[in-house]
Amino acid sequence: MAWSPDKTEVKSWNEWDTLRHVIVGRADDCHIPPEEPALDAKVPEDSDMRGQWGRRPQETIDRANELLDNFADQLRKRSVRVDRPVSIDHSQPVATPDFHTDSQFGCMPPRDVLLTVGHEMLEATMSYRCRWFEYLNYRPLLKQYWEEDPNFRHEAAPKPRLTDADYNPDYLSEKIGDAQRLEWAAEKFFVTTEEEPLFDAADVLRFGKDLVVQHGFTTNLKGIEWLRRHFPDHRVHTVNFPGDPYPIHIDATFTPLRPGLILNNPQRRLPEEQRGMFEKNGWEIVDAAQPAHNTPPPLCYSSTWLSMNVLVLDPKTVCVEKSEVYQAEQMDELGMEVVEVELRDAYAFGGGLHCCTADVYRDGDCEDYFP
Ligand code: DAV
Repeated sequence: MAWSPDKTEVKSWNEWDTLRHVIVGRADDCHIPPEEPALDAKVPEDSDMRGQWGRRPQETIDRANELLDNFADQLRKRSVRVDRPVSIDHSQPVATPDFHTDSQFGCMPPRDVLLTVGHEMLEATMSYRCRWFEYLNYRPLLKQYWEEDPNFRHEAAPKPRLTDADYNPDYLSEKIGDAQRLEWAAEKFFVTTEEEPLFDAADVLRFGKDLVVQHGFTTNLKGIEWLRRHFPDHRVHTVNFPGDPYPIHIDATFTPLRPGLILNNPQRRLPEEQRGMFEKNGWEIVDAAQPAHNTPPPLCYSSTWLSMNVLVLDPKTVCVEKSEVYQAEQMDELGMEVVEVELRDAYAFGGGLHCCTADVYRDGDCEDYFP
């Protein structure tokens, strides 16, 4: 049955089929959270964010919201249905019997929390204490989908305890240095331990019957095993990108554009021994173009590689951040129509065009691309 804007249906099996319905995040009340182990391990050692926390400056929130609103309008003009979350009060502390932290993170980016696989949306465990309640920002939408779509499966992964046993103390020192970080990444020694299953939704890429999951700071091997047991009809593949000293989230590293074509961050190449399934099935993995910027914007967690954090609208059309001219040029050479979207001033809120969205509906069914 063809998609209709008048009927709510949750369904998305991959990253590229025609997008019909999507969630776009909000910058409302976003905070820089206080220090905590998993978050500190990700904040770059030379970052302007070290040692400060609190609500983000209002003018940056307003500017990010302006850009997110414009992005939502651009999508609506292309007939995509866009829903927006309802921000909770992120100044509230998070306390459980196991831990306490003085503030939360924000209502951005939805891709980190919500994993859509077929008719299911799964709330990830997360691994930052400040993000423990982040799913609450999306509950009004998920409640609505559940009430309107009788086939929608609303699932939540087991809430983790996030005691100190979840974090490797070696990562808590102020100065580690990239050389040491790269050595640890190569050994697959990350800040999160194997105490309990942990994953962020943004470490997962959907290729129909196959899920490709990055093992790194925000997703551990138990988290991947949990996904494997939770999705018994899928094949779940673990990948690593040893060139990344701060490995969180796969979507500035490995970006499928359409069946047969993936962009890979040239500083974080997929190791030879993990390429088999792609090579055997004739998929091409090409180096992404260089970012247009030498540094991330102020108060930003992410690297300049948000350049490749694109949102695919259909196998021939892709949203690219407006200032990322090299990435846009490469898309053009690869035969993709480029939709320019201004978003750089919202990067500090947790990411780019892929991050700040979460799929609700894409055309297409669950296909086997790697038979
Ligand atoms: O390159 O800093 C950002 C990914 C955000 N979801 C990076 C990874």
